[in-house]
Amino acid sequence: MNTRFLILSLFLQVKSETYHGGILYPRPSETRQVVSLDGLWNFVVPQPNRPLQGFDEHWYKKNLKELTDVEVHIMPVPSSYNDITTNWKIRDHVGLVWYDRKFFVPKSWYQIGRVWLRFGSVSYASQVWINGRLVMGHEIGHLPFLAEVTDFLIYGKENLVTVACDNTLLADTVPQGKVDTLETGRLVQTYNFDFFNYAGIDRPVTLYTTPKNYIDDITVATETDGDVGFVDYRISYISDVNVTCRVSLIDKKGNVVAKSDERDEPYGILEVPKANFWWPYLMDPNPGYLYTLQVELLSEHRDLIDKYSQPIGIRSIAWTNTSLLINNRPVYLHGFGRHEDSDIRGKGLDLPLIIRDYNLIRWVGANAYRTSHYPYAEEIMDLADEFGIMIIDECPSVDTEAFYDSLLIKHKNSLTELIKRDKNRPSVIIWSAANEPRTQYPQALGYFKEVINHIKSLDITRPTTIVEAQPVNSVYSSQFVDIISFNRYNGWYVNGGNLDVIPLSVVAEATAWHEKFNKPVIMQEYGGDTLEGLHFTPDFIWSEEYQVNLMSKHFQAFDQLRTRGFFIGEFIWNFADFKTAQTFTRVGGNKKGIFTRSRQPKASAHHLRKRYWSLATQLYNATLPNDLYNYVAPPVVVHEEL
Ligand code: BDP
Repeated sequence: MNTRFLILSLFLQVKSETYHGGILYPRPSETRQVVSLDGLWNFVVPQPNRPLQGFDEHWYKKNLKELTDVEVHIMPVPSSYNDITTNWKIRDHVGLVWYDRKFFVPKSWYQIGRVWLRFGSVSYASQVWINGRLVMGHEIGHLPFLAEVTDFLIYGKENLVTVACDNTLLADTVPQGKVDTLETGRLVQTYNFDFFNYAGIDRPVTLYTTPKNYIDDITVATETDGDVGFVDYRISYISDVNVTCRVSLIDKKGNVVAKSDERDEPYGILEVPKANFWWPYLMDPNPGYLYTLQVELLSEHRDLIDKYSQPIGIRSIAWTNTSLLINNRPVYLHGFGRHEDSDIRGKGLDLPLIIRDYNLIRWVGANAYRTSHYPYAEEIMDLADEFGIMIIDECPSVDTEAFYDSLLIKHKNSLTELIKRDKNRPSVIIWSAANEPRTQYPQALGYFKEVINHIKSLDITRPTTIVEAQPVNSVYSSQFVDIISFNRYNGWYVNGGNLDVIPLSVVAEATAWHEKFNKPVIMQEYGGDTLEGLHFTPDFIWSEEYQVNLMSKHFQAFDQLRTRGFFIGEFIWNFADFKTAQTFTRVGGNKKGIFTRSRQPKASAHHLRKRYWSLATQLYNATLPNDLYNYVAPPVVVHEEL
């Protein structure tokens, strides 16, 4: 069976049923109820030589638990399914898997208005049935999708939801991959990107209600002038009666600080005198200040029809050919490339892990990270808004090596969905269109021109970037972006073992990027694999000492570059060790983390912490934590000669 057929068979049938409206996060209110469908689902992998068994045998009309010729597993949702069982065939499975669970719909929801089913993400592609009837399909992992299911449900009774999920990556999926067949006939997925292709229902599943006439989407852009904040809002709604939109801005103490005028139109500008601006972490004693934009849909008689509360931050972004400014102050980004990755749950949303990660990010004194190499869960993004961590928001395009028209359409779709999801987030300061595409090929020119134009057609308030790995003189893409980003592994893939070359190479390359394109420059990735507990002095590749010294050599380069005025950020690769595909170049995964996969510091984390905090002190006058330096000896007293 050709695997291309698997994905096509899914999507040809469902295109028209996918919802193309807003993708607001499900939040309860006076007019909305939210029920989680997370928990333990049934999970089945078809027989190895029958990839379409589930379709052939209409599994969506059956209870998976009752199937007899396949093994039925219990699978936690949200979670990637790969590392949950003890069976390598499930970990390395290529193609469709099936999930189902029962859930109860209260009788009181009958005629409540509308009921919606929403998936935070299913990787990579999926099709969803309720009580045996197809309700939606979606292609591309890491992004939410939803459908109205009002007419599919049985009220006051048990219902069945079934999900078919396909992890296949091909030449025209985002990201690209390739499926080969081994001598034994087994399919294997290969890909160029350097992280494990985790799959499954990896983010929350929610059932929620809205009234029949409802608020569909909210778009907010903010500006600052002196201490005044401006909130430009646009509300879209679905209604078959005349309605107005009352919009109120509420501060953290619950005070209404601005509201729409008496016409209550679905668009307008709120003016907030003496506003609390959203500031990045370490730039202000109260970073990440969020207001609530309360939107009410009112009938002609001023009765409440629908209500939705959207957290927003008031801040401005501007950029020049040398700098990036938040609230008119230049920022220097110091942070990480990261992954959604951890033991057992893979890319599954895990709240203890997320909170631990943010505690470590703040402990180390980072003010930013890139969502390398795909959009992260909304729950993770919410905390970036709240803690004031600046985000370079990346779409799932990574290591693209061939540029097809069909791929371009999907790449643009992924950006449409990403921007629709994250457009109101104050933390998102740059859109990243791709990581390390093969931009040395002439086809990259037309392709990325379209991609960047597409971003600009959706959001002009934030700058764009493409994260490059090709040498400065061979790229066909960087003329389109606002900010230059490059990755380079000096002291590792280039000049491994020769740390002394680093400062010269980094300064020369960053300067060349700026001179050629006259834009601000960020080093998005540098680093080296490090085995925790491996020590050598003098330093030797793979040891903790080597990682520390590799970093120091980069710090020297960054400090020289900072004096030149165009260098606006340094991101170490990676925040934590992470799982990759099996290959002889990776010992249990990529070990370039400054934290281990279980989120404990290597020597490099302590080292990075000293740098990031001293940057914050120099740049923003931040107060150093008192455990940054260990006591060694009393200060040396120099006695003057008598
Ligand atoms: C870079 C990629 C990143 C890899 C890293 C590495 O952007 O995804 O993990 O190399 O090899 O080129 O560690």
